[in-house]
Amino acid sequence: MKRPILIHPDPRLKKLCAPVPDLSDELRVLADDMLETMYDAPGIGLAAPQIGVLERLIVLDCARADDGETPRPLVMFNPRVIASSDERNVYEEGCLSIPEQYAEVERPKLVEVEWLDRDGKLRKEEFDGLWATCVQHEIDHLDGKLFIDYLKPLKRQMITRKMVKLKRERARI
Ligand code: K1U
Ligand code: ZN
Repeated sequence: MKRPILIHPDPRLKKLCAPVPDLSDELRVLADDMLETMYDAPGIGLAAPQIGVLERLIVLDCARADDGETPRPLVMFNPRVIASSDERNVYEEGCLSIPEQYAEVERPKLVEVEWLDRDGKLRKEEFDGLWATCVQHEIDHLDGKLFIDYLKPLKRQMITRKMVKLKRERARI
């Protein structure tokens, strides 16, 4: 089932999310709903707080389906970065909670991430390129951090004002 995505500013997007203590069928359904919501948006990632669930769960798939790449949906419970490169990368980021706004953000180019998969198995993998950017962006969501928090205050305020206006317009319809 597709879930509505919260739009910034929303207090739930600024909260520290709680670790998932035990995997359950309910959480697996939540992960499937998040993948459906992400593909429908369309997006390449989604974090649970973006649909109002304050738990440490993210989904992502940065395989480029339009380039003929096989989809690679990843479900990560309690993901954490355990190593990151000194080398950094700049990528123009977007966010489904901040529609139609993009800005360059600098982050480590490579990250090693550990997480529990949907079967409760502990997994570890190094990510590079767009995958590394996206997984860091999604883990930031679990800590109440948005990509605009990396921007200069003036630019961040400008984007926030646009979102307040967008939410007002959407509420009127
Ligand atoms: O977390 C989110 O809101 C999802 C976000 C992830 C992300 C994008 C770019 C850099 C870092 C993280 C998005 O998916 S925004 C939409 C988007 O980037 C996209 C949509 C369709 C095709 C390709 C990209
Ligand atoms: Zn986002």
